[in-house]
Amino acid sequence: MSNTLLPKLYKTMKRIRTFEERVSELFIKGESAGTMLHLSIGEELGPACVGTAMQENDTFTTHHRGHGIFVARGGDPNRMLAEIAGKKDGYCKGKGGSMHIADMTLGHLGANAIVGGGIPTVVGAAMSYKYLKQERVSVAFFGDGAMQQGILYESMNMASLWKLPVVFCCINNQYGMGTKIENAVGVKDFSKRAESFGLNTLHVNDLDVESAYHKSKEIIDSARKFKPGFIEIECYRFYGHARMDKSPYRDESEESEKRKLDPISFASNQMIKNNILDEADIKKIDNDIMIEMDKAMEFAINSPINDETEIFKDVYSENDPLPVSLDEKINKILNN
Ligand SMILES: Cc1ncc(C[n+]2csc(CCOP(=O)(O)OP(=O)(O)O)c2C)c(N)n1
Ligand SMILES: [Mg+2]
Repeated sequence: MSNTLLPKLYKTMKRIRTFEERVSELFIKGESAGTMLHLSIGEELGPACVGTAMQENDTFTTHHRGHGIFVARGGDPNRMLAEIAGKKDGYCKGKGGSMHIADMTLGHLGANAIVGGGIPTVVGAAMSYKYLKQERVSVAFFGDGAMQQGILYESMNMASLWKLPVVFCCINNQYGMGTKIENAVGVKDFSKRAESFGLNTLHVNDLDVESAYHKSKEIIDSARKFKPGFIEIECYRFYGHARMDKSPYRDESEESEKRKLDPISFASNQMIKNNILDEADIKKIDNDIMIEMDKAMEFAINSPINDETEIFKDVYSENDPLPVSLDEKINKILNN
């Protein structure tokens, strides 16, 4: 076991969790723009292992529960929280918010609130990389709900047919809103579906983030050589679907049992057991992360709001003509 990889993966997972806790606080303080905030607490293993196995120029899309993925791919917590607060310093100047955040410089091709909506984007991105002979992989992150969407299968077929550098990554948190996976899916072995499209597959169903990292890297490295892949990460959504959901459809006993399957505690125990870090080292990491995220909260809350004219900006690309009002159009016709 390497001495630096597990601490790195632990740190990524802990940063994701602490970030999500701050998102929750932002909402409680009445500082978030909107109430539809989907937290990925409990789901940190997938973003950490796949996000770390990707390379710098690789790109990705996320579903509506995508904060953790962006953190793992280098998203700046200051600008992310400012975006979620609807502020000027946010990645999209506060116009995208939690579910429509994007940043081309970090390869974030966009979060998407439509279940399965971000999947075809990575197929298009990968087509361009192949055409332009760029060694890049594009990864779509989505939930188990998207496994029932037709667009996934159209995308898998295209990726397979055209041998595209794509990875489809399903974060299976066992629920789609209030519906348990058993009530939504006939065949739960998702890899079988992907296999039938000719994709390389990986099914992660334990808490060992380091091992998941190595296996994910193999899938991503093969995709870079034009063998597209599919990764399923099983996990458990520790809290409700969105910030307002108190999960009345599942027992507290189920929640408390499943919350024991915590990838962060698991990694921390693994590091202590294998003499990689001791408790004091881990406390120091946790503390530094807490300070980082506290600062991000402060940054987001103190970031200014846009002035009213900002709403008309970033609608058309810079080279597009300005939109013409209906009145102007009518006058032009009448005056001709
Ligand atoms: C096409 C479409 N249908 C329905 C919805 C409403 N909706 C929002 S999130 C969600 C559940 C998605 O579950 P999953 O894909 O497993 O992601 P999770 O929320 O569990 O991360 C649904 C049905 C939607 N946004 N888009
Ligand atoms: Mg789900």
